[in-house]
Amino acid sequence: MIVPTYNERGNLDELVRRITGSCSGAGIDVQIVIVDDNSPDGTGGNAEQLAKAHNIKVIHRAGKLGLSSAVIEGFRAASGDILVVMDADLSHPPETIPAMVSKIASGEADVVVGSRYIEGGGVENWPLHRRLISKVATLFARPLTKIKDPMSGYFALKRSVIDGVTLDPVGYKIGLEVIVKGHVSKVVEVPIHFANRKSGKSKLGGLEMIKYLDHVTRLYESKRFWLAKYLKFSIVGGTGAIINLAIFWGLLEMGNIEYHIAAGIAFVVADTNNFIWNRLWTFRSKEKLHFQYFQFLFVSFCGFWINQGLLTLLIDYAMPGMGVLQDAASFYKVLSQVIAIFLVSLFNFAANSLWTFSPDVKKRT
Ligand SMILES: Nc1nc2c(ncn2[C@@H]2O[C@H](COP(=O)(O)OP(=O)(O)O)[C@@H](O)[C@H]2O)c(=O)[nH]1
Ligand SMILES: [Mg+2]
Repeated sequence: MIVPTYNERGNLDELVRRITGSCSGAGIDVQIVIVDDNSPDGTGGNAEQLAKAHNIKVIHRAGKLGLSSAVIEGFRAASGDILVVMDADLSHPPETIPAMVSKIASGEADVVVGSRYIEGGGVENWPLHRRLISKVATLFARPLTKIKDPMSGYFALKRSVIDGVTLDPVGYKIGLEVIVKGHVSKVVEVPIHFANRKSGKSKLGGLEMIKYLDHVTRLYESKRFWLAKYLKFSIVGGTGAIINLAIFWGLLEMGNIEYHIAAGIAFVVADTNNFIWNRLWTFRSKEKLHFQYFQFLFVSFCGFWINQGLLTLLIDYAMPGMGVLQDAASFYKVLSQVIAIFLVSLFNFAANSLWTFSPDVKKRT
């Protein structure tokens, strides 16, 4: 059992009692690995106390280093072939351990997830907004796994699932990380009733939702979902378009500025914005800046001329060919621009992936 703890002093006694009770009832030889991050409330000392009477290994880390990395350290330190991860706050019922472990022991599954969202499972009087957030977050994980509760923090796995696998300690959802990156062929869910934590408070901060989205998109990428990267690239491009228009408009309002110059300034500022976010977020570049910025600007500049060329092609050649009259055609012109922008975004994306950020892309595939 891997139990990460941070300020869980009030829960530890009951937790250990219920885990050992549940396991001994089922004839399971259990070792509990408590990974404590130097909890200010003295959870670590409490754990040492309990370790005198039970098969408990306590790992003390210097400070709050995060839930996922605590679990990964627990995996390393544990001696069993079946690993189970659970919260210390008693929201995960230890009574389910035998059902989860037996499915792995029998070979029925490589990973077993304690699930709130299959028949027989549930949550304890969660307010509507909390249910809603949980459901929406679950949808984002949908392309990664078909299970109903991919967000669950209560799961069991065969050790071989993570043999040789590098787990990224980013985010809160280490279970999802294991399911996506591990050598998993069969995931089974077991229903649990998720209780509200007994004592102490949740460490889930306000930024967790954003961190979760970041984690999920990283997982998409690890599955080489290029679409996810392209989506990020497009989102960044959208912010650039807004900035471009705002600056263009602002400069024209100030007066005295020729519109070509205004457009040029707007282009450079917006493209610089795009470069920064694509470097930091879309491609997560670890390379030195060098000429990256100029490569990026150059790609956009080429993209601009491709856009012009495509517009000419679509408006001057394709439209008359389709019998569209020039003067009644603003709808078709806008449509042409939509098509052109889409094609140019593909060009820009490809050129930046294969050229500007190619060392970063290569390293990760
Ligand atoms: N070692 C360690 N444990 C943590 C950390 N953050 C959370 N935990 C533990 O991870 C489990 C899940 O955290 P919890 O606050 O219950 O999250 P919630 O259930 O999503 O509200 C609990 O047992 C926490 O004590 C951390 O940074 N380090
Ligand atoms: Mg909890």
